[in-house]
Amino acid sequence: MPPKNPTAPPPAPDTTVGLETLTGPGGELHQQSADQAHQLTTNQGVPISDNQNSLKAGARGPVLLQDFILREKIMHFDHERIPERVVHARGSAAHGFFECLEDLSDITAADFLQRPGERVPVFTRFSTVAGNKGSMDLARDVRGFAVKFYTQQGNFDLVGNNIPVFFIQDAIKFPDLIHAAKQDPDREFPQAQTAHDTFWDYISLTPESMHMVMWIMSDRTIPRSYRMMEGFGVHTFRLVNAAGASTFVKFHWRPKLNAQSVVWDEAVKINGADPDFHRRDLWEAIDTGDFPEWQFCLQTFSQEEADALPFDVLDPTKVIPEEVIPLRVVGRMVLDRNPDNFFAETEQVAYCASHVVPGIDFTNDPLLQGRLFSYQDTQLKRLGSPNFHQIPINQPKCPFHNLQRDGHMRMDVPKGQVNYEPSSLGPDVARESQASGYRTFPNLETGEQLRVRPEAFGDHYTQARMFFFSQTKPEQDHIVAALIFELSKCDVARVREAMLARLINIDQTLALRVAAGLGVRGEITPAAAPIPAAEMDPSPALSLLAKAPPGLVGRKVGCLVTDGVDDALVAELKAAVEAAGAKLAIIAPTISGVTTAAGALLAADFRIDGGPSVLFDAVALLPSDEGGAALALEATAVNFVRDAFGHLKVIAYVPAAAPLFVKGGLSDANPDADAGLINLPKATVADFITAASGGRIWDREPLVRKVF
Ligand code: HDE
Repeated sequence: MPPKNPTAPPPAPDTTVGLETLTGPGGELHQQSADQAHQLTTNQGVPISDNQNSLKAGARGPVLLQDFILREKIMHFDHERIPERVVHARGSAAHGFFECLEDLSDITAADFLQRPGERVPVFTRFSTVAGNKGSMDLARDVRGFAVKFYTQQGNFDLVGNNIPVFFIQDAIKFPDLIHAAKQDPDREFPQAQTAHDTFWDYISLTPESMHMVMWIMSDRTIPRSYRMMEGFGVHTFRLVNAAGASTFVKFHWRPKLNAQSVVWDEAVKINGADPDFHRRDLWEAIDTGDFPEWQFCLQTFSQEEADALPFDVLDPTKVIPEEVIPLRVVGRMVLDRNPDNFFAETEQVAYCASHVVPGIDFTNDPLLQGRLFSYQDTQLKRLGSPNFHQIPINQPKCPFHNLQRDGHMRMDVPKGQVNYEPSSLGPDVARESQASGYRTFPNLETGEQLRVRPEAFGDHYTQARMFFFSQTKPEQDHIVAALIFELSKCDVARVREAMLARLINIDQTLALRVAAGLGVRGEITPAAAPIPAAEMDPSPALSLLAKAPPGLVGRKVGCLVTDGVDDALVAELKAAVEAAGAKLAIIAPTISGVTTAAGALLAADFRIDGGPSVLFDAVALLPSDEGGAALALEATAVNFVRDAFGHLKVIAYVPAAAPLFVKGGLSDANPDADAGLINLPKATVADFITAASGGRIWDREPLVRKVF
């Protein structure tokens, strides 16, 4: 028999204050206590006596309309949702601080960039773009990288991405781009994917997107972690100093853990194994004191330097290679506190590209100019009121006062008779200040009113080519593979052909490789390219692999064990992994853990089917003889090994793991020819750490995937 009142709270201990006696629906007595601080109340502060039973006319009678407690609770619940973000709906955020490392008063009056060592709070949100709020984290997509700096001269929102260029050059194209990328309007799928006809149809007709296409097809769009992503302000901004002199600037974030990615097949499987992979990773890292950190870097340049570049700095489809204008590290950001409440903070945070502070100004980049309107407008819709700045997460942390008044959900209580300016009646009301107020850089603007694009924006292929040839071989292979994957999801042959006609303008071999992967026979006719791709020096800084130093810091190692596991070996492995700055997770046949060879209990972090190898950066297989044979009968254990191998991970193993390799079709795997196979009796745990610190075993890739 089920209990009569399964939802009733358990009896409270007698020692608590304010003991009450209640009658449950079955007539049984239960006791509940509440001191005033913990008393459940209505939104009007009225104490609630029963949060489990609505008011009825008799135990089996109808519910009464006069139950104001029920109605208030349900009414509030009915209105819990607000519109999700039109783009970047899926994301996660954290609090932290920004620390100025250099006095930048020579180039900017921005208050938070004046005094080395001084910190201001930040709230930083990472996101995907196309997917809805509940979509999975490992979608192949650009990631948003939005930082709200709460400075003493107001909030500065740097609303950037993890890719330094964009698809389009003019904001007027944005709604079409997003419509094409999101789900088809008739069927509302596919979710969080660009691999469909409408996206590639639009892209094939938008040659200015070709540089971005190279970036989105690279592994940058399947990052290993939010902690391991670069960030970019994308547009050229202006810094303005106290004397009014302007310097152009591009903003960059460089992760301390370096930018790292997963591989595509792994991303697909992570989405199934843990759709919250990035969220969880960020949350857990901060929760365990492993605070992610980024360098804040500037690329600064003068008008003359801008004029000397072979492209227009107002064109957001172009990068300025670091080799041409180096990065200057001027600050750092550390995220050290998880939000207390996801909705109140992460969901309600309102980043606006137009939120700048004195010393930072815009340029005429037409994409940026459109954004200056869009963000405030979208917050009005999402948060429902022009008072969204009064929501705690959006409030400046410096004094702010003006004569704007009223509106939905006004939170403050302005005092006094005077709500206008100029005024003589209110000597204390806020006044403008010529000396410290925000001043726009007085750029000289002339020109006819025209719907045109500057001619200098016309080269769509040179930087796309430069990006492709700045990548290492595996990275180029992945761009090719991603294009083959995405275009193979397009049902309409014309769309695939139109894309090949664009790709051939970037590089003939690239187009031919993609064509081979698509099985396209026959000639590719290039699309019209008024300005053909020119040769540009490659920029090694654009390759993630070329600049990734070895290391395991911030990574996770998965260790598959069974009963009878060697105590000393697990202990040695754990110590070595932790000494390398990584974390070890134990995966066992049951969640209760295993009994080691010495008879101790080794607790498990995951049961095998809940902890597939895609969740880890490197793995160790440490079953006992009996355990290895038993695991070979578990498909999830076999897949653990097969995927670790297929995803090019470093694998340490004891001989007892052999049946898993055999069952996984990996009998040929040869530690003498594969630097990522660490045969533990012969090699040491230290060898494993060294190999795993080197990252993936790229030489293995041709063995597991056809490279076109
Ligand atoms: Fe956004 N973008 N965007 N965007 N964007 C939004 O604002 C928009 C663009 C970016 O974590 C929206 O609050 C237009 C470039 C991030 O809350 C919206 C254009 C870059 C976020 C909007 C762009 C971005 C957004 C949707 C073309 C990189 C998430 C919800 C002119 C530099 C911020 C919202 C967060 C969010 C408009 C292009 C970055 C609709 C019109 C380029 C990181 O206002």
